[in-house]
Amino acid sequence: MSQQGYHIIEKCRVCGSAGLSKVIDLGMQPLANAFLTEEEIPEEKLFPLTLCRCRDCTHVQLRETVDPELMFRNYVYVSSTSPTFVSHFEKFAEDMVARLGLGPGSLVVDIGSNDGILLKPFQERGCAVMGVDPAVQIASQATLSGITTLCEFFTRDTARRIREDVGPANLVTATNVFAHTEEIYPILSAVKDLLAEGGVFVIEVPYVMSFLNTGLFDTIYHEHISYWSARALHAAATRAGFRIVRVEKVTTHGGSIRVTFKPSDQTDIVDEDVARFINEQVEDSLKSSDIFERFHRAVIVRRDKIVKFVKQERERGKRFVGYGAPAKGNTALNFYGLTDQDIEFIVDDSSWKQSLLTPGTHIPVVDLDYLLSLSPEEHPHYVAVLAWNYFEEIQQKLKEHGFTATCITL
Ligand code: DWN
Ligand code: ZN
Repeated sequence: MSQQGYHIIEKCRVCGSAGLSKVIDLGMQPLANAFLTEEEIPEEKLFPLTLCRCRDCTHVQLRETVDPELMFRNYVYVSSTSPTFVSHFEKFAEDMVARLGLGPGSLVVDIGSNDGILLKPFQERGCAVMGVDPAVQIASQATLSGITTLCEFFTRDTARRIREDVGPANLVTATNVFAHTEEIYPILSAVKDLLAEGGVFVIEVPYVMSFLNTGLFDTIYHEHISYWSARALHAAATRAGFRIVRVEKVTTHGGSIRVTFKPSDQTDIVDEDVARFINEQVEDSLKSSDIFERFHRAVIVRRDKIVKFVKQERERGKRFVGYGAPAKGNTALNFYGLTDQDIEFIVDDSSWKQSLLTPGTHIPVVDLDYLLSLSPEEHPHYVAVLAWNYFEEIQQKLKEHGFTATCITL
């Protein structure tokens, strides 16, 4: 990694082609989870943020790779803050246990295990579990709560040690983390080293077609290096000696896919599921520039519309606050150039973010009690639900507390 803390790729991370084209340039942006204190503002770092696509294998990816040590060691995103996400992994564990016949005697290893949100329900069903996550404080808290977590990036060495110390894994998972790494092939090799005979690797990643078709540009930030299609995953799997044996759509993060891999020497399954998925989900459109040009236009139109609306309403004396301070909210706020002059504060229920300022835009993050302590005259007119993936539950929560402000998305 260069001294600047990032490097720019010249070749596609999946197929190695030099045929990369720019999709959209979001300018200089801070790291989306780098919430900070007032004192830290002078030292705040910005990095270029550019989405590009491979004209050969169609893989959509960032042009820049920021040093993962800068992004993931002092991490503030704790998965279990959102009850819907907790239920999602309860159901995930239930399905996997039934499908793979897991239970006492089985080992489940989760890469990017965060606070143990995925492993906890497997542990409750009798499986041995092991988390791997580089976030220092979150990993130690997970271990204290009973989910043993190795605080490191997942490598072949990690896989070797787990295999020697605990045994081979029947299930290796990586949910919302396979998009976060440049080390696609080293990770696939390490997973292969770790899997028991008959074991599977299951990932969940935001689905590029949902992302492009719904214009979810705020999910572009430095942590998200890849924007996966079934087609690109298939190319990577084949090159790494895996087969994709199943692809399913899941609703998390605006539309994701759950993909099951098996080492290719352990399955005869021809990837029919993948072929069907690629065709049914119209991934062919990734081969031409049209869909990317449409996406670019939609993002610019949306930015201009939102900024105009907020400025006009502010001039009329209307007050805006935010609810949820997700990483993606910071892409939108920075790209729109909205600051604490526009959005007075943002409520977030995670104590890891409260009392800090949003990266780049420096809007204070507060707890719900702060909002509740406002007098009726101070109530906001609009609540920007930056965590739009939890729009209904946040709207409901506000309603239960007697807030009549209009909930909007940015
Ligand atoms: O891929 C990633 C996903 C899994 O999580 C990471 N790169 C980072 C992170 O993305 P995000 O920050 O966009 O995730 P969420 O889950 O959409 O963040 C929601 C935020 O809203 C959290 O800070 C928690 C907060 N929240 C809240 O304060 N009250 C959420 C709910 C539902 C609530 O009731
Ligand atoms: Zn490529």
